[in-house]
Amino acid sequence: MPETIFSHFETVKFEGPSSDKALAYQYYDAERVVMGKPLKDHLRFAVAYWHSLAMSGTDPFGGPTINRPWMAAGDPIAQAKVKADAAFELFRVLDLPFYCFHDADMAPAGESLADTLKNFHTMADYLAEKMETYSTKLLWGTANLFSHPRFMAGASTNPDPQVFAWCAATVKNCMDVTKQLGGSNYVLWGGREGYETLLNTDMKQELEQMGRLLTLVVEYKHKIGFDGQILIEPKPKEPTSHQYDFDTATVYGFLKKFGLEKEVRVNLEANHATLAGHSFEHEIATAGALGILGSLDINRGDALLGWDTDQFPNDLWTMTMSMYHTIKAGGLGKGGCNFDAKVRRQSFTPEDMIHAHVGGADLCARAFLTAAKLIEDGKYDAILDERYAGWKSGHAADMLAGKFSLEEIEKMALERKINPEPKSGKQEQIENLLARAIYTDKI
Ligand code: XLS
Ligand code: CA
Ligand code: CA
Repeated sequence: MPETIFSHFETVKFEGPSSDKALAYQYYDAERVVMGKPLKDHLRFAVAYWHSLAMSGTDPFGGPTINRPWMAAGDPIAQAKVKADAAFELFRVLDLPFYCFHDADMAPAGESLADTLKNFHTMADYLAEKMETYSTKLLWGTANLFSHPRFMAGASTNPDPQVFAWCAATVKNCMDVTKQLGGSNYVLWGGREGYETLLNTDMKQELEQMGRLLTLVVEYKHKIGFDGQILIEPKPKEPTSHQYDFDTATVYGFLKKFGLEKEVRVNLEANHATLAGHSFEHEIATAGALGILGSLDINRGDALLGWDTDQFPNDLWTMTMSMYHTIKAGGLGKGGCNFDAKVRRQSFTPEDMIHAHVGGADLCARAFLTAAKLIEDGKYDAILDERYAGWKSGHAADMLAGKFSLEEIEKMALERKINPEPKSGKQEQIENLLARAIYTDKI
């Protein structure tokens, strides 16, 4: 096994809440059985190849601060292999079950499309070899259709059909590799699928193009027998001012238009939810209500800044409610919790990367355990059930089921002399109940 920058770290273990060891899990007890299965199978944590291995700490005002050995000049494939060696050692140290990648994170671009695809398959074979030695599995693969200048005016939504064809060829190969590596999902995030100005944009045409690519992706999934989920990742802005996949509700409308709402689900990112003016739990609950929750990108933004800072999560309340709505939506199934989060640019040591993931995994595990306990205990759900109890039977149930016309409802309302009385929404009572569950009760 080649020596890497993560090789000298021990594998992080679960030691429980009383442990004072910094690099130990206090709450992420992978084997603890909750609601019928081990915690690791509910959460399905993944490490993001891009933020953990490929990111260099650049920002709009300054250059790289995170210098990893594979970022030095050298043969690009040899360097990509050094990066892959380090990636799998990082996965070993963290002992998290999955990883995620973009083609561009793990393989260097070539001079032409053919060269680029050749490099990609060379590296895919290398990752396949690694996966025989290590236990880490692939949660999802995706294509980077946003970094290269050829995508500046859009990927599938580009006015130039050659760019569409480039994207289609790339996505086909990314799906092949995702299947080859046993991936559970294939993700499409439309980084450049939007516009800067309507002055040069034919929106109807662009949406048709985006719908075409997605339809082709779904057809190809069935053709090759890929049994993972196809996921769209909504984001409202950044890089473009107006992104077509604004949020879950917008994506659902798009899927309906193209008849794909049974084929495609969403991968929801916390920081994208807040950029859209929503909370993470709102996006999860929306996807749950529409039956399209697929997977989660776990991170946080900075409430004082207005952009996608992709920080590791640390808000227990938000995460607990996000886990609550995830469980209520039926859980993550083939999806998982991908740490789409990066360390700050001053945190340039390999150890910083480990601290970041340990904290994130512990926060999510604790949030999940609390959410599961809340549901099992039933007090919170009882308040909600009581609030909507009137709809469960009799005329109200028939009214909801569409058994009455508008005139019939009017007649009943007049005959019964209805006069609805205001009822308390109990917000503060609920907040207190949740605060105890989250901050005081033992889990
Ligand atoms: C960027 C997105 C991206 C997707 C995958 O903001 O979060 O990283 O998750 O392309
Ligand atoms: Ca993401
Ligand atoms: Ca992001």
